Amino acid sequence: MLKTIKTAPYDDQKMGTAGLRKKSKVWEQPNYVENFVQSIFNSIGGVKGKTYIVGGDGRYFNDIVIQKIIKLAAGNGAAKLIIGQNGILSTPAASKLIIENKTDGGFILSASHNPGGPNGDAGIKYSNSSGGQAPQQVTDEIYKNTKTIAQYTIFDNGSVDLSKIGTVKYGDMKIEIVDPIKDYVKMVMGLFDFPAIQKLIKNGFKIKFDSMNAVTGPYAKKIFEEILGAEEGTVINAVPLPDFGGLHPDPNLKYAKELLDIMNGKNAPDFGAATDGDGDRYMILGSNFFVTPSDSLAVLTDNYKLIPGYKSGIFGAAKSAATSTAVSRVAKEHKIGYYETPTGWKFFVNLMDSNRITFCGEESFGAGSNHIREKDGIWAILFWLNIIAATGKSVEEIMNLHWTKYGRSYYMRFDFEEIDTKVANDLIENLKNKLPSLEGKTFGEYKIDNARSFVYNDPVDNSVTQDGYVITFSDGSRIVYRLSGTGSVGATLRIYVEKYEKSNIKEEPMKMVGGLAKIATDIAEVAARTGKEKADVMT
Ligand code: VG1
Ligand code: CO
Repeated sequence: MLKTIKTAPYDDQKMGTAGLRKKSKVWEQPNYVENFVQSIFNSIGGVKGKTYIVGGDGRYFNDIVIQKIIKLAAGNGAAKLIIGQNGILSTPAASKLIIENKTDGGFILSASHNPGGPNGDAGIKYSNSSGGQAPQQVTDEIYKNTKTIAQYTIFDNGSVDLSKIGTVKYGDMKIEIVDPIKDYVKMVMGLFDFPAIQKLIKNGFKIKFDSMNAVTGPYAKKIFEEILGAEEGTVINAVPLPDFGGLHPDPNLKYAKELLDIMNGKNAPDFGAATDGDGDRYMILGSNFFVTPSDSLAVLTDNYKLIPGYKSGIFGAAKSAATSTAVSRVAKEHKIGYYETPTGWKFFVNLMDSNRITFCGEESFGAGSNHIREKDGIWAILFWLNIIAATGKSVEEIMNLHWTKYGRSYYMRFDFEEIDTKVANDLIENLKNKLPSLEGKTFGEYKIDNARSFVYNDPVDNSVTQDGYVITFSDGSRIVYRLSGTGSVGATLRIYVEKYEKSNIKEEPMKMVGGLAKIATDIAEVAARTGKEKADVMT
């Protein structure tokens, strides 16, 4: 039955770095989901006759959101929805399905690395036909719509059983329920040297993969245990749970604790990896060894010739401004294009679509390539395994060889979480006003060359985006400040610190960047303004 329902706007439906993320309780308010989804439809010229992918990371409330999207899409005349079985699709798998099926876009139901459950977060990311998240101009338009929305339209024919693969009709709309894993597996098998990785594992190379009770479990079991032949139990926390079993599914040094303990323990495996809630982020570990995401991007780019899917040549590489400059040296060496973007994957999409880059990555444990338009955790992990299989070297040896050739960017990120929003905004405002006066000043051994707001001019659509503040020192060291755009409580201040060393490559990162971090927090008056003497998370 077709119904038009009156509603009133919510004033907080502004998408952040990647989609709209809110506490589950916020999403559970009457019409909250409907308002947001109908606003997306309204701002893209409607969905009549269009096809969308729908799926997510299996978190609490996704099942309800999917049924609502079905009703809204049918009510607005969509031709077809392609939905992952049981509502499951990792973010990279969804991107692949959008591209493969040439759909008009997709809805990915995830708050990514934010915890889930009734007291956790839920989220919706909206992608367009590129397979990547909609650009700022579109999300601005959607936000505008959410502020004036007065009604939405649904076709209500009850709930759809998402457990069976196959096609059903919902009014005039078709719903195809698909295997969430098949196309993704086929894609990665086409990119990497699976026989070589199989052989490596057969010869005793040991892996531990932590899915953190989130979406990659079924993908990882299939790829690492079934296809590549790693022993059963290689993938831990492999069943996607609605509340991630209470885990914070962010694969970093703080939250992937179980894996870290294994990798730093006795008889540690050779290789450890973890992925986040929706499978787009990853962390790489060797035995007793941690690879920073910034270094990882540099290593992947440097070794592209070892990978069947890339060996014929690559375009350029890009990184977010907050990410260390390690990959810039690789780009220079290989004489390929190099770009620095604001934080968030959507800024890479234009660069990939226009063949300016092949690889891209962020310091926040994201890496990917133009095989899709999202970051891809399992892709990055397979890339590392392919390099190891091709070179016979350990993670640590690969990293040391890299630093010996290129020097090392010591790098750390400091997060100050749940700061009062006004306090955080005032801190940034104060910092911004102070920056011009800092140029030329000296702090201990460091002299400031540049202190600027980071402004990105998109070379493809000419849009201009401001994101964060960058201080560059005369020795190449950098400090970057920005506020997170993915949190759901208060504000999170992120401070990123980098120090480059040509030959002194075997020090502890904290020893190398601790001094700079102190300068960074002093300049921003973090302790005085937030009462926090120490960061909540350091990675
Ligand atoms: C964070 C990261 C950013 C990443 C974004 C989405 O954003 O810093 O690099 O692209 O999360 O990641 P912010 O604004 O909180 O710093 V996820 O895995 O959505 O999909
Ligand atoms: Co994610």
